[in-house]
Amino acid sequence: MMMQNFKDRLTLLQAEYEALINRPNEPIYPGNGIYLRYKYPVLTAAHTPLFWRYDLNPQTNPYLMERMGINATFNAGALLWEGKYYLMVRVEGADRKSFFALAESPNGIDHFRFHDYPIELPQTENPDVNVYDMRLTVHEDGWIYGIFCSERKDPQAPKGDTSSAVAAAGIVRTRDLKTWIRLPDLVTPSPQQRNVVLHPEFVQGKYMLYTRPQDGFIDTGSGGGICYGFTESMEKPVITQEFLLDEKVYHTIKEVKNGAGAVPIKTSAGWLHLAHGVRNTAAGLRYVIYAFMTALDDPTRVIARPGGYLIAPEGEERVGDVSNVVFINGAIAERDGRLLMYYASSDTRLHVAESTIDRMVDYCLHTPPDGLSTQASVRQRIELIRRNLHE
Ligand code: M1P
Repeated sequence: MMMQNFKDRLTLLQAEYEALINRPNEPIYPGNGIYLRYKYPVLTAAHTPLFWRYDLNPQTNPYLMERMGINATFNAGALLWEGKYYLMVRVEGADRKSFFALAESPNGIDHFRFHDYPIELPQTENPDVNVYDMRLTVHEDGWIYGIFCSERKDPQAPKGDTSSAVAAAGIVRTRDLKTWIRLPDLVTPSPQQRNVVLHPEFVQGKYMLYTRPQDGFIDTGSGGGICYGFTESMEKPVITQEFLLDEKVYHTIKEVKNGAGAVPIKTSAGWLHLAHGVRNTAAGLRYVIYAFMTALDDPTRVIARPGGYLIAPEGEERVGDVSNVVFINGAIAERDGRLLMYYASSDTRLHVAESTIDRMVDYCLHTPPDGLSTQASVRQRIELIRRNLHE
């Protein structure tokens, strides 16, 4: 084996790293008319800075070994702020701990570079063991909120059970993406919460949050699906009642569970939601992304439920740490109507799908809803064929 000396090895690593960060991304044509996928993921573990992973001192690391590996970069909140594209990325170390780190790009498609330091989250009196999946909401109250999942070991777990955990919605807020203030965790009537999202505007004078009640850590059980609730304040965030907005349904892409994804996007036709749905298969759970819309003047009322999935894992997206998963918790809508949807594949890497608001609204309003049976589905398809064949 040809051994490299420290200096040569570092030069090679740095050259490869810069080539990766500066690699232009390319849309894959023709796409499906709804969105375009891109050739390369926007972020992978290899995009994390070398100085996060290597001890760069030849005295203390003469072999230039990776001292602290990074396993994955995925499920990112997204924000267009002061002309730059920010992703609040779930970074997972080789030790299985997830943490948050901001990456920014000049165009939202490529050249994403992590800030030098990850976020050091302030703690509550009940410290987090693991945190993940932050949604970034620019709220009309003037703050930028980050709602994320805070996971702790289940204090009720019997001795020897080293897996049971409790999931809750942790909350931070900032005005400058630098100083993060921790607020108390969200209190709801449900035993556990994940996939909580803050609506960007006041509704009935209150903060509106999308919740996903769950009976256990994995099992949503009687939770029903994506819910919503209201709190008077974010300093003391308490939801006393959760209402069902988008329920999980037998023999659909959200049969086992679903969850709110990106912060709802305001369009002239209503609020556009990008969510995830899960079904069970012989190969395990399969996660896909779907869309729906709620009324502009009443975000508690669903006005469109296009049937089926919007994005399902494809090709190499299907394989990773948790295979057969696509997941979304961030999207950016631009002034000119371009829409960037950041989706992660198989809990491993992050991609972008590009669309426009108009296309997504058209998709939501004109895709037939799930017919909920084979007969209904065949009727919908025959109708389409007849129209196309002019019969
Ligand atoms: O592993 C797939 C996803 O599982 C969870 O989603 P849900 O709460 O709907 O089951 C999340 O932990 C998510 O981070 C992960 O991508």
